[in-house]
Amino acid sequence: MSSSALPSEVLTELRTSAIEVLRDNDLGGATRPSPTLYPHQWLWDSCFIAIGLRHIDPERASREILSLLHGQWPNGMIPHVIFSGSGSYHAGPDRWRSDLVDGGPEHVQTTGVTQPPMIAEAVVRVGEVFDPARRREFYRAIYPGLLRYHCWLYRERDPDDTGLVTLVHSWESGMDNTPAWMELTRRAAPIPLKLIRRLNGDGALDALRRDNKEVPSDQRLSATDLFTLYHLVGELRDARYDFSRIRASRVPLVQDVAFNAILARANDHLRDIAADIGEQLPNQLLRSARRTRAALPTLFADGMYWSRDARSGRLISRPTVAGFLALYAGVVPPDSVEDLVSRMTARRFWPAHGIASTPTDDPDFQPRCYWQGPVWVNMNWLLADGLDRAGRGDLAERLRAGTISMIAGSEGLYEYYSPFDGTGVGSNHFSWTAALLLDLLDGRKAAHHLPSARTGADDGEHLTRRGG
Ligand code: 9WN
Repeated sequence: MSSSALPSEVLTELRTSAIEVLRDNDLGGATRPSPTLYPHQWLWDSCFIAIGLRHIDPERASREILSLLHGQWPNGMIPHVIFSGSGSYHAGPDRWRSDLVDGGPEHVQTTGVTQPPMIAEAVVRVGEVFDPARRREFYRAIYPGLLRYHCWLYRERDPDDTGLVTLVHSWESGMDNTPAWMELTRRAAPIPLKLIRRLNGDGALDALRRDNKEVPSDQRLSATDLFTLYHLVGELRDARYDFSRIRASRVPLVQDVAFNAILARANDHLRDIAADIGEQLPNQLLRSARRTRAALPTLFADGMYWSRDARSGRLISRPTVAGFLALYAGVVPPDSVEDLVSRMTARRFWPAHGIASTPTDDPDFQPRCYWQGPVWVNMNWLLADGLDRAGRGDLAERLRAGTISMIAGSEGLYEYYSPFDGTGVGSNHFSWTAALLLDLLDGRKAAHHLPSARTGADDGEHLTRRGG
């Protein structure tokens, strides 16, 4: 059923429950992703949350983004979690000890890694609903911190000027256990964890984990994968989160395709933000941004975009939703768009309810398990945007409508959904599902703001400032 076929009372009820979720998860100036499993502030969650909040409270939306700067490290990094809530999290401050790191943030505990750089997108989306004077005031407030963050990404994570920044932990990708990331992560597991995995002993380890108290273990990543991620956090902590030391360790390093696609788009937005307030991006950052656009095509092979193992230089050819974000970046050459889109709309990736995180014919596919198959609302949202940019507004609309009816089909607003039957799984009362649902519901009224297609090389034109 398309969302337009949903009765208006259902749409109103959906909107009301989305607003309720965002209110319940409001920590003051920031929003937690969900009440018990994720009680603090996450970087990319807050960006999606702000994109929804702009429809009900633009000032609160701008504070959501600005609050990310409270956790910014003196070197410019914006961390993936700011421990600003009061609940207990399974990978909480004691695992990271940012307070013991020289150059850690002064007043708050955070993790020592980052997450996909969605901030500039969120800033522009919030800017769209302000009048020009208020928009520029907001841009001026966020710009210095945002600029320092983009500079950090290149300075720290791309010291060789490849154009592609390198991630040091799957939590930085935001798509924690996709087969592509787990292929490398499992290789770096300590021997006892490798053995337990080989002997199918994950079930026994489940008793030792805390993240499965709200969400059943079989909807989360496996215990051996989770404990390997904890182990790698230990390695990063020992390296004081410093990239040159991390490079000298055995931690997997990945030029993640989705992260770099989001960065390519974020650089465009940042340039627009700067132009709007009469600032000029540093030449070095402009050069890096051009390199990113030039380097993304090097991740293309056999009809798909892949992440790269930054240590071996090899493309990690495990198909996941991440590769389709090349559409969101607008780097797919016009004559390749249809082929990539047909791969994305094939049943293995789009069986019924939007784009599966891992295709249904992958050996690791599990329809209800985290990033190993379920549909995520943020991915559908980003890909619908990418389809618009690629001139496939028809499919974008189908994806958006299907996402709304998928959410409507479950009681509650879930973290992820089965790609086959749309059952809600993972954490319930999940903020970015609520926020992006609001955007999908309200954004339809503002459809005239959508940009026309933009694909291929950077042509210097900006389609980021819609309306305004
Ligand atoms: C680790 C908060 C986060 C999302 C990630 C999602 C999940 C955390 C976890 O929850 O990851 O960062 O503990 O599982 O994978 O994308 O930002 O919603």
